Amino acid sequence: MKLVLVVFCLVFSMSVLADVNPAKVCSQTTTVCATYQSDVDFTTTQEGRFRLSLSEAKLLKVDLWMQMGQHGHGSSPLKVTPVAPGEFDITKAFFVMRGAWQIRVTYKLGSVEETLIIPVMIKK
Ligand SMILES: [Cu+2]
Repeated sequence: MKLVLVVFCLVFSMSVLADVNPAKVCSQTTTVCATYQSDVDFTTTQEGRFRLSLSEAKLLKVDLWMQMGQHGHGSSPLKVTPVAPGEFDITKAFFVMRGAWQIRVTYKLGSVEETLIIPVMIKK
């Protein structure tokens, strides 16, 4: 019984952590998923760095976007460094203001081209 509780707590705490890092978004139309993972929380004052994983598709583009009312603004270009098949180190990611940002990951799989949007909340 104790062990069950410990395992439950462990799984629960991991799922809470997973709420922040990493974040995963999967396509509704293909089997492709994009995940990002970062050691530290993104802030407005530091260069954001993260690892992007993209399953089985070709990465066409990754950028940052913030939608503000009718308008939006972004941060680009990001520096994309392939480190393994489907794995990329992303640097020069500048989240210049607090609020709801998007990491937009555009991929191509066969004839399908799609942009997956990973929401990121910048708190400070
Ligand atoms: Cu803004």
